[in-house]
Amino acid sequence: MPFWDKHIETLPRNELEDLQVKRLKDTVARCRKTVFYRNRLKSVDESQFSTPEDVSVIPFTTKDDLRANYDFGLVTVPREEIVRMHSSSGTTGKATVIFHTIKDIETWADLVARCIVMAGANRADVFQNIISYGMFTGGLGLHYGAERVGMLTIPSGVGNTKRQIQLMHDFNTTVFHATPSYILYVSEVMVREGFDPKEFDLRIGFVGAEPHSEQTRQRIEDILDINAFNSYGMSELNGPGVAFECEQKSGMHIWEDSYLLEVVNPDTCEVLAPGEEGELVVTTLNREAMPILRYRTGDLARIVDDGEECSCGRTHVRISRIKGRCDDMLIVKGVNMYPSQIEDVLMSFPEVATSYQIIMDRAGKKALDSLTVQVELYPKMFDGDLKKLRTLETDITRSVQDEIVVRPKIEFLEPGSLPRSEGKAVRVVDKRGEM
Ligand code: DLL
Repeated sequence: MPFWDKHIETLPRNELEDLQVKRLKDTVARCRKTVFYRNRLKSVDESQFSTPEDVSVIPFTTKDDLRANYDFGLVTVPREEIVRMHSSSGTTGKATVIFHTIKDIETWADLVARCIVMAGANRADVFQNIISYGMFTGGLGLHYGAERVGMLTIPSGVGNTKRQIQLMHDFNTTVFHATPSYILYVSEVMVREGFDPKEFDLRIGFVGAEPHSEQTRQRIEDILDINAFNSYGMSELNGPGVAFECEQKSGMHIWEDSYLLEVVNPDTCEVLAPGEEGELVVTTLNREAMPILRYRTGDLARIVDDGEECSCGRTHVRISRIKGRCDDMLIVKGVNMYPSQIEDVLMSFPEVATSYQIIMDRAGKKALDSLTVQVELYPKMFDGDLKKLRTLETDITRSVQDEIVVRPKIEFLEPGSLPRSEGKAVRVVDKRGEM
């Protein structure tokens, strides 16, 4: 089984934890160079740290802290040493910006190279990076990692879907990187353009940057006849290359020599045991320009706790698929749910095509919440057989209700009816605040 850096990827747990403690102490000391952390860390004595769990005496860092320190407030190196800036993709509030030194860029490329090789790709592959370049970290993040591995890298970015397909065809692309929603759209266009999606040389896909269910992964794999690997990251922690699946696909290995992970109860902030679902809190252990301590990611997941080390041989813990962000939680008729739960149900129906949208509204005299799920179906479902459609509607309604308790209204649409996104898909429309 191939490794990019076998020594560090298979480091025995005790050595890995010693390395974490050492790097944590260095990181805390480095953070003190900023006014913000100097004040925050007044009562912290890192020289006393002896286990990674000692991180819990450090206060959390939040997105608001990053915003409050806009622009260079959390930078620990002279301005001349910064070579790159990225920004988080959030659409509300002030942007959060992240800075990197040349060493940070190299460390990041190395982490991404580990992911690429872990998924089974190598320098003989042709890699098409079908994701946005620019301030978003998905493009340049994978680009540098892929070049480091030595793959022929096509920086095709997003959009111009027919051209993407043409490139795949002409240059025999074997590996791609995309958001799950966009690659599913690409596969629809392939069919529309008269291609069989399985006829390409594609063999591996890196999919991430947005929540998606196991069923969606299987869809992507079946339609394109590839192996798809889940990729997790966020700009504040570099971008992609934080956690990634190995060939076992039983959780994403988080690179613990570079990221110290905790899972906390998002309401009480209490640190949870492995296996319990909560908010991921991450401390960077290997960053120069802008280290971050105990960052509240807002993402919900759990540490995979099956009592066994992964059979791939890597000792770094695995995290589950991301359920969503804490603020993605929908409350309809007083019931809490996540869009990913609905996606899971929809994608288990073979009649359902690749796109859907959840609409929440409030109407009628009593102004009760309503939940409508618009679902695109494959063309074969629109052959005039209404009985078939009604049966499907009943089945989907029941299955969604079983999952989320609330009874949804299901609306069927022809493929291509819903707006398509080239990056992160918009799955939820909340009209309840509108007059
Ligand atoms: O999305 C970095 C990235 C690029 C990851 C390409 C993977 C591939 P941001 O734009 O800062 O960075 O958004 C980060 O996206 O906090 C999660 O909520 C969500 N997210 C990222 N990867 C996954 C995933 C990039 N595999 C935010 N599953 C994160 C679910 C994901 N959600």
